Amino acid sequence: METLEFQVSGMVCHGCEQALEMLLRQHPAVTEASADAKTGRVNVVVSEPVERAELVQRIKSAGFSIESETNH
Ligand SMILES: [Cu+2]
Repeated sequence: METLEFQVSGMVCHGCEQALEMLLRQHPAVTEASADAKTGRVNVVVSEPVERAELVQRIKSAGFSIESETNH
């Protein structure tokens, strides 16, 4: 298990959080996703290695953008 963090801009309400979490959870490697519209922080727990770019692509496809990325 590994947690990936993203700094996302464009989330303005609880609906945005939920939409993004749902989209990320649809990825087969993702077991948990939590988004915070206030801070823009998105944490994604994955059960197997996954390319960050894949998740970034999903976030962007939902209409949000990546502010910066932190690696752990
Ligand atoms: Cu919203």
